[in-house]
Amino acid sequence: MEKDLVFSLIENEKKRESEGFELIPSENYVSKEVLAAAGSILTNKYSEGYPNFEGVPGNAEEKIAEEILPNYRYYGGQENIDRIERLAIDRACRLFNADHANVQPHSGANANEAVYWAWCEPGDKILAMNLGHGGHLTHGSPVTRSAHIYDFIAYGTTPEGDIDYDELEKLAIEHQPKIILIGYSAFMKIPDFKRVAKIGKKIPGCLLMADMAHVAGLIAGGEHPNPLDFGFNVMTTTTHKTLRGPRSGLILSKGNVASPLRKPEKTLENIPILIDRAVFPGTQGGPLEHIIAAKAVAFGEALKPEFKTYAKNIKKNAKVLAEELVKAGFKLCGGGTENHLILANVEESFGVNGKFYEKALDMVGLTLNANAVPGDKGGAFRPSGVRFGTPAMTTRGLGTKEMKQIAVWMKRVMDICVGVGTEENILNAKEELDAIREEVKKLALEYPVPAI
Ligand code: DSN
Repeated sequence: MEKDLVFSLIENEKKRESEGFELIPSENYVSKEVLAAAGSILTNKYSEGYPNFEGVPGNAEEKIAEEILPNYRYYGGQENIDRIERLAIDRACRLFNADHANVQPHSGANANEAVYWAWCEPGDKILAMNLGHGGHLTHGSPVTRSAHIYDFIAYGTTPEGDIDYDELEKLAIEHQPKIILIGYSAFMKIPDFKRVAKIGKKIPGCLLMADMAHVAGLIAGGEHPNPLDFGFNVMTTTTHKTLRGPRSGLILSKGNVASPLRKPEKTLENIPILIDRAVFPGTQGGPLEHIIAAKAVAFGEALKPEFKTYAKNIKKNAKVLAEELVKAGFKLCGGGTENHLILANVEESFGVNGKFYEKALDMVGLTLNANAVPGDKGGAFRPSGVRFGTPAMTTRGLGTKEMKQIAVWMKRVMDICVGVGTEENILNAKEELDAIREEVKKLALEYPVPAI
């Protein structure tokens, strides 16, 4: 039988991933085991509803893997699915010190929408970080559905790149939001969760929510504070970034855990049940049980001691990469990084816009993304910055020595961009770029992608 064309494109993608380095800070490489679960026959099954939550967390894994309990599902044949989902919930709760985990959101965006839907009424106010200052689309950008349902108020960052906590407090007191949300996709500092929790406690009925998609792996590895330890009610995350699981979402919460069948009173204590009802049937249908199985495997990996070393190395590598780039003349937003992520203002540093630099780096096998910097005048398609980080490179085993080499290549590519002047002329430097590409490829092949 003729092979579907899709498979030849997957082979091409394997080659691309193997011969270059992934610097996009929100990407990573999964293990063979995570990949096997994600590609398993569990995709065949419908499982709308939930397993039983009894003894999760708290029971030994072996007990969870053996026990068959009555469930809250709408289809039969769930004896294996229930136990897999219970394992995923148990591991997620243990990783993040949560009372409850909903492992069904298909993505971080779905997870965020479900939390808004669980706690707010249409028109309610949500205080979240300005997208232009490093926030996320799902935190109130006018192009999203949530922004049409709720009234988002934005706080910003200071010139030093930290959250403007004074502004956040002022806006919280003025607007009395139903949710205060700490979360971002381009922010290099460690948030002061304690201070935000103190502000939130002054607002009656205010849910404290943290979207930790970028740093969940650092939290799991003990290299970043956990908002749930500081009085936050809810933490959402994707599972594929620093957490190194399959592409998906997760909601962790503190509070009472009970059957999702009966509508509970709308209190902060009942937030786990309200969230379960908001995920299914509120905003999603059948869960992706093959992906939930892959999440369970990834959470199991993150519970191992090796993951702590991984999280530590992500930060160590990011610090060295940032320092080397500063030495090479790159101006970094916030001056550097306290996590896995770096945002460089390349327009200000070298007069080269982020999109042009992204394209040139792509040509040598170094992948990152153009990104707006706070106060950017360049717009979404010609932003002044680039965003990159170290989670994927650290998974492949690169260390500080290799970070210095990456910085050298990044500067050489920047010099080429400055030399040719415009994006249209980049092909004039093809020979020079090809030479760098060969060097990148040689090193990349010494550090194989785990599941390829
Ligand atoms: N798209 C993700 C990121 O790259 O940060 C956030 O959803």
